[in-house]
Amino acid sequence: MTKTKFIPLENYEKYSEDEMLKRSQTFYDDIKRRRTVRDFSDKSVPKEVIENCIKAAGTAPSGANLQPWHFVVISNPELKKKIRVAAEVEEKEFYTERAPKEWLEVLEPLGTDAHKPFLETAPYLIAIFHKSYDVLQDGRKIKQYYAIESTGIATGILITAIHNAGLVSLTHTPSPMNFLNDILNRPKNERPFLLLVVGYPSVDAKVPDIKKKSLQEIASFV
Ligand code: IYR
Repeated sequence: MTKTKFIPLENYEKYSEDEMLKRSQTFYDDIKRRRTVRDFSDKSVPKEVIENCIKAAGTAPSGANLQPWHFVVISNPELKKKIRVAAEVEEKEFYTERAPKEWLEVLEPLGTDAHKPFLETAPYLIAIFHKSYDVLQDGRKIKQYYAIESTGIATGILITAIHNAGLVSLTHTPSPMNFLNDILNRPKNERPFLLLVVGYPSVDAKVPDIKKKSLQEIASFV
């Protein structure tokens, strides 16, 4: 007997070509305003907004629909401080010892350095983990497929949802970031994927003057 069960595709909405064009243009006009921000305000954000954004992320497609991700939402100041301290240790080493010259060169236009005050200023940090395997209630281990790709897609939706809600985010990747498992008490099958910093920009927030590639540069139609 097959375990597959199909149901009608009920929630699909079909638009006219005119509407499609308008919607795709409107969406592009909106998402192109998104900027990665490093200057955060400490203004609080309703928790429900973050919950909705994570629910949106959880709709992402994933390998065999195994949903190989876990999101830890951090607002506790002591935990934020611990994360900042641990991240700055790694970052200091990165900027002064580990990073090859050509890496530092391409980072230069971003103006980043080892200081990460936003890890304490921003109201929320979302630590995103991908699962290298999952563990069932009975202890059985389940292999995951395309866990990194799937978590990347979910993270893209999360970033988009946060922008759509009127907040800003920063994709932060202190490397290595295993310290997140210790500080947040996550099991060893969960691997840190990204630390997303979320909140309002500070009133005087500045962003680097950098550009996105054109359609011609990023796509070919054959
Ligand atoms: N993790 C460091 C360095 C860094 C690396 C990349 I690739 C970036 O796009 C930005 C920064 C940091 O967060 O400063």
